[in-house]
Amino acid sequence: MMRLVVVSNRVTMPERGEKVAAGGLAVALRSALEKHGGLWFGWSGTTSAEPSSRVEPVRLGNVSYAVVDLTEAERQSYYLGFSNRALWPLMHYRLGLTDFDRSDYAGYLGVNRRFAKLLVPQLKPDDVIWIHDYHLIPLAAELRRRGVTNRIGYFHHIPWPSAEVFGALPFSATLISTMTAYDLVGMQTQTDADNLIGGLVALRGAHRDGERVKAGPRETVVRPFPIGIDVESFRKLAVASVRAATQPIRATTGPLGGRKLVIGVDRLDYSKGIVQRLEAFGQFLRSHPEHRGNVGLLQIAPPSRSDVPEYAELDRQSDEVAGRLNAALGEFDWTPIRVVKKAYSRSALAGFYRRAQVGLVTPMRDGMNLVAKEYIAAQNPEDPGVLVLSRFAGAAHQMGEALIVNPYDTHEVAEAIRTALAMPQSERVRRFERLYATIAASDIGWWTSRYLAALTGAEAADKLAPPEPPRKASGATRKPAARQRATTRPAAKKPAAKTAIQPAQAANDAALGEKRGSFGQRAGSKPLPNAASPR
Ligand code: ADQ
Repeated sequence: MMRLVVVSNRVTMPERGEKVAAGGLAVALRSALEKHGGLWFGWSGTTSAEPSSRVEPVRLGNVSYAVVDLTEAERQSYYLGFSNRALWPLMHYRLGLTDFDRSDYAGYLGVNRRFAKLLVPQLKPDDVIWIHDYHLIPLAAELRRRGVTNRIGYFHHIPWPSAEVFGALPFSATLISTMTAYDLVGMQTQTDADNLIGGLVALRGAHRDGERVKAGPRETVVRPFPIGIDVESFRKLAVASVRAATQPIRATTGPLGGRKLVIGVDRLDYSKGIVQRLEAFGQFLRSHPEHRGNVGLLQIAPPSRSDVPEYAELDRQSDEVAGRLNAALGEFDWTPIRVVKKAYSRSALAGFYRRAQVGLVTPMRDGMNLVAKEYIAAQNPEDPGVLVLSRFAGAAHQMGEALIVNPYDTHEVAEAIRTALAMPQSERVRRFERLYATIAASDIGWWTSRYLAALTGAEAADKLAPPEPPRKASGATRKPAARQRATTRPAAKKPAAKTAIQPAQAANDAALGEKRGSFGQRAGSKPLPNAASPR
């Protein structure tokens, strides 16, 4: 049996007691590693005076964790500088915010080189290596330079822009060509896959044959693998959280009383469109004054990357816009917008989502956006809320039954909020059922097993057992989404999704008298200090 080696910027080591959001990518990767046995390699998240010259893996069960400390200079250049001030804005189509610095780029290449040097002694001949995200683009090329011939895959969690945009990055041709050191490159959408291949053709003169691209000795497959969430666990969390009415839910939404709730949940990041969303909510209240006093927006936005100036500016700006709108539109007994800047437990988040009549997910650009999927997974099937989703989120390629909006158009978003609040129950249920079926059929287990099957060449043969058994077909009726793109849909042979509505659960919810907008129960779920992803 092959061993799996996962490499990512951050490693979440259970024995260090790192408080990560339970669920999500960290848990999916750990469960794949546990299934196959393996090694998780990456940055410890801490800095030390001297660069680590070797790693000492810590074994827990059949998974070993190997972490490397960075120096403060490396954290500045590799992480805050090139990764987050050059690549992040560039990949999100924000050329105006892209700040390229040659010494940051040198630091980025240096850390990737050091990672390769430290990883090579840990590798075994049959290992399959899976590298994650934009911090580590050149890692495979560095491993190949050191003679590594193993299968190496990469998954890109964020968008990949067109060659016109990517080409604006100095050394873009050199950087993009390191992608051809991979055997398999996974993208969130077909658009991203086409952009990468187009970039390789335009900037490196690569030869394209469908999903295969060749610019050197190796042929690389570039394919969309839309990432999912653990839908079933999240649904259960939402049901349990609302039943228990955990303390954060009571404390944060209690004062809303019987009012309707619109929710936004994002890391405080300019790609998420938080300021534009607040403005759109203000526009909605101005255009539809009859809603004043009976609906509120709860925006949960824990700060991230506060060391990067653009993020500090966004923090200031969102406070300012919320304050201005509240002063202009609020009443003595009603505050229209509440911005909460802390991370919450998965359970509290699930409860908030289930309480909210509208999920407002309006990024200016997003690789996938897991909040859109979490919002749907958390809904009460009998009385679901409505998802308003940006067309520039990867999730929009799969979730066509949401109200799809252009986040740059404040009026359009404002009208979508009105439409969502007025939507009849039958239409809400119809849209919800299709959305739930889609996200359940392409959940996180499906994503990991499908990626690994493609990487190991086990799509037909059974070289590496899938990390999760295929779900049982349940006879659920799943019609293809109207706007769903064939290219990003789950594999055609996937059995039908579990039906969204499980009669027993629906009956339970009804028996418990679960009502939207009433938050008067208790219990305690502690917020996690840093539960959002460490990106
Ligand atoms: P992110 O940019 O971090 O991920 P997203 O996909 O929305 O964006 O995931 C954020 C996660 O953090 C969600 O699971 C959410 O619940 C959680 N979170 C946000 N605010 C929180 C809070 N206050 N408390 C607790 N948890 C919170 C990147 C890409 C995305 C891509 C993912 C996965 O930018 O496009 O979907 O990776 O590939």
